[in-house]
Amino acid sequence: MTAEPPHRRLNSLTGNWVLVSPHRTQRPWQGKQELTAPPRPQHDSDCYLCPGNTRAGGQINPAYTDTFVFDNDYSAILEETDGPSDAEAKSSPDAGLSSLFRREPVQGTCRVICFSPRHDLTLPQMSTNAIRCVIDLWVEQTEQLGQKYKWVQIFENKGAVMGCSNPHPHGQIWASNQMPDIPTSEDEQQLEYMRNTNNVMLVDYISQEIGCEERVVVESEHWVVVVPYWATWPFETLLVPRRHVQRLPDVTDAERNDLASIVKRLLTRYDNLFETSFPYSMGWHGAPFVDGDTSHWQLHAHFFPPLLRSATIKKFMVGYEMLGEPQRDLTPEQAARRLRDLSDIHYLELECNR
Ligand code: H2U
Ligand code: ZN
Repeated sequence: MTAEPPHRRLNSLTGNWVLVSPHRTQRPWQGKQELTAPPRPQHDSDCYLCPGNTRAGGQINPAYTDTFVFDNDYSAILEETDGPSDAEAKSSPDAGLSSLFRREPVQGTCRVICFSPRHDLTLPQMSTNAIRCVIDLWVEQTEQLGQKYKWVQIFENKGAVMGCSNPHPHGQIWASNQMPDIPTSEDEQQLEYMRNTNNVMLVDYISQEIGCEERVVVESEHWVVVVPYWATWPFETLLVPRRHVQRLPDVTDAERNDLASIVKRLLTRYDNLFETSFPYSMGWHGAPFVDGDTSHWQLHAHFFPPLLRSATIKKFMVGYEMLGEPQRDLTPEQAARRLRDLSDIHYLELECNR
């Protein structure tokens, strides 16, 4: 079979291009040995996220039974800054130089969310009821922080390969009064699409993906997961509600239950792909908390996993990708088929029953 020729695909959400080189998947590769992580205890006395343990700053975690949220002891953004005020910054030595030396203050808050008291679990190993508790926390936090901040970024950074500091299942929230760059691009792209078509970009996109099915990984009553047409990471996925929903707090009770089950199904497939606890960065993007019309926004979650060929072979964004633009070999269609063909039952559960 002849592979498709090299081509570029436009990421409609960000406006950036990705180079796709399907013919390169045929090149020889001598893969490394797989590594299996040692089993973890249900409670680790050295873990700063386990219930009842002391964190680095001396605070003691409560004996929580489902989820637990706390202010990050090492927040990247602060509510009150002791730095120079805007006026002082304008008169600082570098401020007078030119527009090439530009800075602006940023205020916000960072929180850590523990998904479970169990140190040994990950989201796909948790029950849908327990995942539903995590979803409720994502919703509550978005609602609460959205009253004060323009942008509330919920995310999970999972796995040592992603720089995650602790295997205890957890995520983070960074909220700020400034819109970060990536959601700003998504805002502009979605707004332009609405101006041109009167439609919501991702609602149109998902309905077209459902129609052709090539890139669909899992579907449920209210949600769809695809490997987006413009995916950069080998097994990147996009999780989108079928109906137009702007933000997490707008997701209904029935949609939240359904979300818990589709998250479990997606993450189980990820783990089953290389029979490993699949690393990734994931996060939610929804309409920012600003005055004015934000109806061009469609809520969605991105999953960016780095693994390419095995539990130990990851994709590197280097060379041409740092200097030109991102590139991929495996097509999004091939990646979607591989994920779609996997079981909904976690490989560790199957091993237990063997
Ligand atoms: P990561 O695993 O993605 O690094 O997130 C863990 C966060 O937990 C990290 O941002 C915070 C770190 O600042 N943390 C605390 O707030 N208190 C601690 O006692 C240790 C780590
Ligand atoms: Zn722990």
